[in-house]
Amino acid sequence: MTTRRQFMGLGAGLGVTLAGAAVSKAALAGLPELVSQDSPNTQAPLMPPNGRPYNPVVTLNGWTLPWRMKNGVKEFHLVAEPVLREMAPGMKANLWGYNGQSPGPTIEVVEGDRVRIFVTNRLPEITSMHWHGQRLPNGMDGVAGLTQPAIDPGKTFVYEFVARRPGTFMYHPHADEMTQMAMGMMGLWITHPKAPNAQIEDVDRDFCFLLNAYDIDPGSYTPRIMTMLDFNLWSWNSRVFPGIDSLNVRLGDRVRIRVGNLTMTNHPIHLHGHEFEVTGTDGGPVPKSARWPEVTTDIAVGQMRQIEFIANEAGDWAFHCHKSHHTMNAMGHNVPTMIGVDQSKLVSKIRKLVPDYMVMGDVGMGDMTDMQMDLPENTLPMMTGDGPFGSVQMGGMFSVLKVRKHQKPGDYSDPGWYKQPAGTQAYEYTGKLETPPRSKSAGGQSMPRKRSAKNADSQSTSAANTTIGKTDNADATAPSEIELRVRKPHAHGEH
Ligand SMILES: [Cu+2]
Repeated sequence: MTTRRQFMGLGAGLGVTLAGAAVSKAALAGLPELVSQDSPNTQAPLMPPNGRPYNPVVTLNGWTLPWRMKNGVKEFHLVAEPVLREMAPGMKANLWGYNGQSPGPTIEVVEGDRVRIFVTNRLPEITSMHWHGQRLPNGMDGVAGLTQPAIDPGKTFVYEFVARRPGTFMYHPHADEMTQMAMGMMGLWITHPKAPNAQIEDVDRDFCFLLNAYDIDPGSYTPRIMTMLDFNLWSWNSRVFPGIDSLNVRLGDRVRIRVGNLTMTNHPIHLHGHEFEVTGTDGGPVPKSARWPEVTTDIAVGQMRQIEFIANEAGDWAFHCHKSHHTMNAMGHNVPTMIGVDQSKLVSKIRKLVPDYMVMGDVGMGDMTDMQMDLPENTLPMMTGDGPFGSVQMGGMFSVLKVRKHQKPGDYSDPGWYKQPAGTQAYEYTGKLETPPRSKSAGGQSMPRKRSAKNADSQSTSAANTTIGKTDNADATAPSEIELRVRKPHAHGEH
């Protein structure tokens, strides 16, 4: 039977519980306390109770793992196990993770710390733990079969090394990776600098999250693990909009956001209203002379980027992946483009065949946000989220940076929607609309093209049969000028 009690070291209200579930007392005696977390809310930063001081990070919709100090060594206990993750209110997923969550808890240490991590396997198959980006002894690198035997179900392995360089790192299995990462097994690792470092600024807010992706059929709970590219839920820390918390900061704060990518594609991450610099990667701090301003930075597979900026524009600023299908939630995407097609005459005919047939997307897909459509159970709307001026029409990898003058230092709570000063919002024009004049130009260039049908079968490209340099387009649509190539479908076996 599982017993849970409040873990006192973190203070009240953080919802962190201690789970002493399946591991026996005898086995636990030598292990650090097993701390587990079952709330998907962003937890308050963990102020270091001992060891070298540092300014802690805030893990978006996540938490930091407490440790125990034993003879000067920081000891952590990670348990790989199946978890139930709420990806957004109204949708839960059967994932695999660590200590009750996917992603696992963030590990925070200080440069020079000796670290010992106990990794217990409660999965139905082997696993291992790779410490992405770390300098460490080869035998601690966690590649099953290459640097160590795999960790069998029920077994615990111990990893120990010194956190040699400051930076943003991650951890994930290096055994059956395709299954285990598709199921959500990953976490962040932050090594803080031990002394002032010319390349590492002090910041007022330090956020972190991982990019991950799942393929969960509408109406189901468990990711398809054989998917290689066609994922349908694009998430930050296994959460999708509107389930991703906002990043709440004080006007004038220096803000750092650390992002790691463990999906199978790249993500151009874009911030509105501010320019930022990439100040570090999983390779370490970027020298100041090598930084340049950006508003979007592409994060490739297996990369980490830390961006920094001064939040000096008050407001609610969108912060999202710029691939527009990554700011949508799951649905069948095999929908033909129907923009501009008046389907009204078709509907009555189709309804004779399909009684519930519904017109979709004839003026774009935005109208689907407000559509009262029956969704399968455990399925999120594709685009949703109510803002102060209507539907935000987003899903997936989308959140909001909230910059407020009166947000107190250390206060990460949601300040609500921004109140724009009077006269600073885009407004409707209600005057007369003139018909805009059209350009009379016929254009100055044209592509060389085949001249006539009578030469079409010769495949000739001689000068006589082309129209290079021709600028008179008057006959461009003459039927004899249009060359059609039709490829007939082959029956199977016919080539
Ligand atoms: Cu993306």
